[in-house]
Amino acid sequence: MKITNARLIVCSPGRNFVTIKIETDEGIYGLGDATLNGREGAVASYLQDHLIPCLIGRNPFDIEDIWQYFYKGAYWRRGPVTMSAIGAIDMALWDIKGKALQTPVYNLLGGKSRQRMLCYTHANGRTLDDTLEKVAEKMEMGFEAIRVQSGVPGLEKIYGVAEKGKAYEPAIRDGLPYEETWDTAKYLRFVPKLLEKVRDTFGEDLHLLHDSHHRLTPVEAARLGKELEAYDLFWLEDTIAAELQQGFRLIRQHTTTPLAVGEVFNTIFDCQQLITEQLIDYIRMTVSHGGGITPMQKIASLAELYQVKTGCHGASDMSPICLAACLHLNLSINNFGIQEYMGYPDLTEEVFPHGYYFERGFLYLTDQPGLGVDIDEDLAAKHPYQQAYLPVNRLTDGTLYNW
Ligand code: CS2
Ligand code: MG
Repeated sequence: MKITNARLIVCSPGRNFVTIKIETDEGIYGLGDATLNGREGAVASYLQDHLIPCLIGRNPFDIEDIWQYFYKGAYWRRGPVTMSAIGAIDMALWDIKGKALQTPVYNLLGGKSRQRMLCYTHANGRTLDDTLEKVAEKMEMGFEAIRVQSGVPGLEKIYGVAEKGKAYEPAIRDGLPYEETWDTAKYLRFVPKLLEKVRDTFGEDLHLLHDSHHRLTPVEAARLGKELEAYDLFWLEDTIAAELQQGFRLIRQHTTTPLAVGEVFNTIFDCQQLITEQLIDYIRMTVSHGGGITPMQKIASLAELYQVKTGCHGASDMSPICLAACLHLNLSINNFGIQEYMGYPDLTEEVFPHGYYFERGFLYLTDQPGLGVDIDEDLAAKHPYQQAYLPVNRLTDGTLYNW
């Protein structure tokens, strides 16, 4: 089998997505998600101008060699743009292999380690009461694990809180990045009250998650983790800016609240110390930004040695193709933890018909060959890309801060 063509489908059915479609001389094609929220054009160019020309004529079954070719062959390694481009190709090659062998990708990764996958979704509100309402709504839908985010009294707009009545979508389309204002002291005073109220209202069985979204220093994270121990979190996510891997040592010394990190990581080197020193409990890397299924299998294996579980990033700014690829990986590995699942707007679901489904708190994969996702190119063409930026965050004194 030979790769005869590869092309990009850039569209915006509800939000921007970049998809690569790799075609072969046997009529089988594979799909990969190349979406990098706010920098979609950079990945599209990296693929179109640099990687796709090198793909033509290759045997799509040689997945490892093609991955190494694009990782080591570029000389300039790592980074979210490079690894999202390589990740999209890798996903598409696994998709082709599964279709050619008439089997779902998870069977090529070791088969089923379980029948279903625990997932969590987002509940957020501008006020504590709005948030409680959303948690109740998500529990009604059958979710057993819920990430709780809320507006903070005294702060106009912060990460993770949707506009009234809309699904949460951080990328802003009208013009340049929206600027948010942040005050850690206000946040640290409020979050324990929020999570105490949620735990008191909904009982002890609900898996509770919270995302600090890179906003804390190690000692602030240590303080928050300690205060939240009383509310038995499933995990506290992205406490500190994740470049500082050794920063987690200080947090670990002060709290037993489980820690999750990794959605902004793109290679094993970003998390190697965190895993081998057991500084975290869940690795949040995802298939698209992490370079594909091929490296994610290796990262999951390293994590298993150190009793770290996976918790793949699965926000709605990665397409259903990436979500499906995560599910095939999740289903096959022993140290699966949980899968993030926000669901998608109807239009996104129509553009990306897929074989996975949600039922009473868990995600399931059908036995469709490959990744089990397709793309309706005619419908996608009706929703062209629109530049969108992630917000920028400043402290109240104007200092540029982590978003
Ligand atoms: C968040 C994401 O899902 C999460 O845990 O951190 O919503 C993140 O903010 C977006 O994926 C950024 O594009
Ligand atoms: Mg997060």
